[in-house]
Amino acid sequence: MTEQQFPKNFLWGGATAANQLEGAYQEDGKGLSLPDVLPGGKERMNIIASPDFDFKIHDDKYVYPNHIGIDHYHHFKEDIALFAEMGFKCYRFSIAWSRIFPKGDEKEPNEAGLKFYDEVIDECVKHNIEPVITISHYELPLYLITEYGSWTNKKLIGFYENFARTVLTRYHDRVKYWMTFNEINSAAHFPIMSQGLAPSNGANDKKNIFQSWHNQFVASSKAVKIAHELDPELQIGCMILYATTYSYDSHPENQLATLKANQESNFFCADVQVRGHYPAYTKNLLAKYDLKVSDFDYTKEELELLAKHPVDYIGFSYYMSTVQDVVNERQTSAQGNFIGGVSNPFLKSSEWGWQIDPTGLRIALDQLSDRYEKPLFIVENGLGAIDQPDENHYVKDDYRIDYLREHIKAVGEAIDDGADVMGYTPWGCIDLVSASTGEMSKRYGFIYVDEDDEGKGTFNRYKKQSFDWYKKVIATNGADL
Ligand code: BGP
Repeated sequence: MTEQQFPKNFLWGGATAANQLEGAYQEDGKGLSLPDVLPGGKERMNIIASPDFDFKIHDDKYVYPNHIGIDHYHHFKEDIALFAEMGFKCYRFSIAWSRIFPKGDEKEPNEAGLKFYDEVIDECVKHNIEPVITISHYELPLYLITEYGSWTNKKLIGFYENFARTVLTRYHDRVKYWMTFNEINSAAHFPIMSQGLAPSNGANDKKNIFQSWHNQFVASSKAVKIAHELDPELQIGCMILYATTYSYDSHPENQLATLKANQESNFFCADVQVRGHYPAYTKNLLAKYDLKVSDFDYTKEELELLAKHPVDYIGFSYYMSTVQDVVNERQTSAQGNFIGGVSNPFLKSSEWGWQIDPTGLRIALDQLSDRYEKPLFIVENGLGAIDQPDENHYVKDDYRIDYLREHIKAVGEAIDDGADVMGYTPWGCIDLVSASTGEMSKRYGFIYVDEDDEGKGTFNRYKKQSFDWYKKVIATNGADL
């Protein structure tokens, strides 16, 4: 037992995203969304990167795991009951935009979609679980991409505003914690997920990425404004992908490159969303891509909106750290995650090459805390692994427990360092479809779902070894790891 480090109301829980677990992709009026046209399997990212990628379902050709997810749409009561059994204080999930507005540009919402999330939220409340909602997690309605050109088009600001207003108004009496966009900064690495941009529709032009970000920042500020008008007590955060970034050595050029990489990959979006204005380094960051501020479509009113409605807290995902070595121009990439960097000789990696670094999480928390002096919420962390169930479907995932234990220790140490940490929601608390591979076999859960990469199986749920371990962690508020 360690000394009590975690605050009394610490939000222990787990995290998921609609498109990776709900399935039922055409039920109750849901429209097609971006992940519905992303095939699964090893070739997923190559297919998306191809110049011919056409944002369509090719019926006879590929498996589309997101169509089925883990069929949470029909199992959510059972799943939330299992979360409650682990003692979850909160549950982070997202709302599928295309369930509420099937094409994205309608004026009136789809009542059946709204009703589904009413039921999910009520189920959480019934079990004393605080819902934490990501308004948009990697799933634009497809129509907004094919008809409007996605986030480069300023019309999306209004469509998102309508969506955000609809769900905030409907659920704010039962949901206090919100986030506007999942991993908004991830467009630096994979614009397809967060901005609906593939090489075939403009992802290779950095101007599109920055214009999309600006439009998303404005949309995010509008959501913050709406939330606080509905109830000043609502907590609405940004959500960034954070990969702690080290310099390979003490060479000043590597140190400088590390600082610049941090600005670009970790801080740029949060700087705008938290501080309410573009950081001073924006000019030089744009110049790196031969761009100027005057290349962009923005207004004085939009900048005022950003300044007036910054986020309340910083939600972030943390899986790994990276290393910069520009002096030797070394670049290797963690498989399936597209975050460049060099192998760190002091760290082990997951089966997908993600470098496991609990101390990096403490550093992330300290850096974010020093920079922003705002509450922090670790809304994703975990180990993707290929689990081997025994004949009783039991998975002895001591490797996952080791990963989580070390990261939770690091959170406790960061709290001792002075970071204000609201909660911790490990990713994929129940096995679900992987975002990068589109497969089931990369699993994160405390709960095993009997389903293979082709979407076949009984869909039965089984508790893994980590289920009882995490239950104990929550019951002791992080004291017994
Ligand atoms: C984050 C995403 C999640 C999730 C996670 C794990 O980037 O926000 O949606 O999928 O990564 O990634 P993967 O599923 O590729 O292992």
